[in-house]
Amino acid sequence: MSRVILALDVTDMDKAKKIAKETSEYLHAIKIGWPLVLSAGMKIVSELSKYSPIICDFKVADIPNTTKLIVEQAKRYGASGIIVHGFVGHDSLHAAIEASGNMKVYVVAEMSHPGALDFMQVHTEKIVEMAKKEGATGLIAPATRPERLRKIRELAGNLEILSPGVGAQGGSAKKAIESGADYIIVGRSIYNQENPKEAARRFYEETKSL
Ligand code: NUP
Repeated sequence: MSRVILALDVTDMDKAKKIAKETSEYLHAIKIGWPLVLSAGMKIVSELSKYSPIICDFKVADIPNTTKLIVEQAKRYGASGIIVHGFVGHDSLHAAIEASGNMKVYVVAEMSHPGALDFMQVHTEKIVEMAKKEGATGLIAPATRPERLRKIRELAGNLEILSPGVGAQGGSAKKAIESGADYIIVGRSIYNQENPKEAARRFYEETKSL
């Protein structure tokens, strides 16, 4: 079992396929978002599903009906999960979960970048409560703030925690897992390395027995 989710934010489809293929043995899933989908199209979701389960990081933040339409598209192309924002409120999250079918729905509880302190952080606890109440699969919480991860872990009950911010944003993989993350999300520190496979293997080894 791997605790590593690769954030595959490359915009070259062939490069994306190559990296997905060679790193898959060390991954729990691959997360793709706007950079790759806008350059390669939604078919990339089904193509990469050959190598790993695909989580669509669309950070959906819209009214319930539009949310439903977006979630249905991710489902149509075979995504295994989708990331939605929580700050839009309970009705939008409810619509996402209702439309998700077998897909997992992850809610952004607190973002990993410094700007998350400007507006988001004061609402984190309420977002976690809502995600639990609505029956989401899990949360996105910052590896860049292990003390916040700990706090979110305490509040999260059985929700899974996926934690971005490892490597390029300064967070530590080991500390994130020790602070309560179930999985780490790693982008540039894998796909921008000379040998992405070896980089993925290192994150896998660092976190597998924690
Ligand atoms: O709070 C978040 N922080 C974050 O970095 C929520 C996210 N979904 N992400 C995503 O994780 C970000 O969009 C990118 O795809 C990945 C982190 O990439 P990197 O900093 O490891 O390159």
